[in-house]
Amino acid sequence: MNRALIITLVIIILVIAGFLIFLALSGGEKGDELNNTYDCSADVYNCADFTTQAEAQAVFDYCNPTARDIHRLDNDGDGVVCESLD
Ligand SMILES: [Ca+2]
Repeated sequence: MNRALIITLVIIILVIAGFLIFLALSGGEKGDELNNTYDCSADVYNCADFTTQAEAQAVFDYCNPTARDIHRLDNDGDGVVCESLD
């Protein structure tokens, strides 16, 4: 009787822990998307839209795997964008 109760409690604790881990992981992913989401579907950014080269580079790196240089920030194709900034 006691053994069955303990096993039941352990299972309940594991389920709750798993649920909390799932919530923590899915919440973290949402936060990252909100902080680092750029439009990669069309040419909507120019170097003049950024104040630093790092900002432009972040957009380029974000879009590069799927959309290449959609915003045409890297005219000479060396992977470093908006060399005129900074
Ligand atoms: Ca370049």
